[in-house]
Amino acid sequence: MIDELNQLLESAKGELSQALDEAAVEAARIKFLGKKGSLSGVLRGMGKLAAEERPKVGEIANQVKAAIEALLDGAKQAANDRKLLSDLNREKPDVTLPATPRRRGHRHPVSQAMDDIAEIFARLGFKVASGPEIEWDLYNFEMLAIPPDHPARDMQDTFYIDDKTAPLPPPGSPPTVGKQTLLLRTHTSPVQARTMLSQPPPIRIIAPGKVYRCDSDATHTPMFHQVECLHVEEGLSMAHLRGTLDAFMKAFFGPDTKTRLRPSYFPFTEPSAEVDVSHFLCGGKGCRLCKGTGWLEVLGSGMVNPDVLRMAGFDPEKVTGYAFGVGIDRLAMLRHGIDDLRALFENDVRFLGQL
Ligand code: 2NM
Repeated sequence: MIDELNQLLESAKGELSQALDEAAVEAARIKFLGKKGSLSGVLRGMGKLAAEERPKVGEIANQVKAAIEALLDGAKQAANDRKLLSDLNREKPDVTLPATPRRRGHRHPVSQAMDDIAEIFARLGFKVASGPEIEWDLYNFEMLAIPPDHPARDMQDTFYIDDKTAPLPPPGSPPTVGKQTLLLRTHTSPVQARTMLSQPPPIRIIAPGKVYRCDSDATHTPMFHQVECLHVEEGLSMAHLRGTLDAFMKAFFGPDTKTRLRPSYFPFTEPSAEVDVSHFLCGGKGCRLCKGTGWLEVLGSGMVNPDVLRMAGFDPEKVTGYAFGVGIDRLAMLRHGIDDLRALFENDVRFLGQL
């Protein structure tokens, strides 16, 4: 019987070396190890053995069964590998098929508007200046002729920072109340103040960046973006302000854009003017978006207050300046027809992907 078992193993080896696919391996398994298979057939003879021979024959039968199972596993793996290889050889990639499209990102609409403005002003001879978002009261308010009791400093508008360990602002600044207070800048004008302190006229700069005010609804977010422009030089008048604004608005909204100034008030400019542009969508005819007026209010401007020039160390009898500030978020909204400012900051890719 032991001979029969060894022969069984040998014939399994022979047969499995020929089993090239999964079906052939399975057929061999049924043939050798199945209920009615060869091993079962041999073991049926166990009954005729003497009792003392049975454990020895049983042990060898188990070894033969384990050996055949190992052979089956190996043959199955080899058959699978063979199939995979032939599948790969058959399924050559079709290089003429269109590629899976990749989603392309783009700059945020606010960054686009900011970059466009920087480029427009670069062509007019202005450089980009920047400064800190955490700012001294001195630069954010005092140097811009906003005195300590001015409503713009109200706790309702300004985020103040309570940091007793912060260093003091540089020496040589006017000794007025509040200059040691830290805050989140409420406009980018402190960049203008810092630039005037650090270089003589002519100064031609724009200051783009984030600004902060304690306000939140459909038209106000606590953080928004501004670009402020400052030009200080001998002989500048309101005509230069008008000319620069006109060039800016034509470049940004299109060559047919008209500009108009209305009297206004800002502490850092005198005189001050609100600037409207003809509505680029209705061509100034009047529509729902411009409330039938044909004009959109887009920015504030003016001739730099002589006090601001004096504080910066300039003689207002020798040099004059014009300045203006524009909200970039609102410009981006107008350009793309967005009606809720908050959509710009929710970072929903379905929204951003349309712009
Ligand atoms: C505005 C409107 C008008 C402005 C003034 C200055 C500076 F530094 F020259 F005093 N910077 N920016 C200014 C003037 C800003 O924002 C609506």
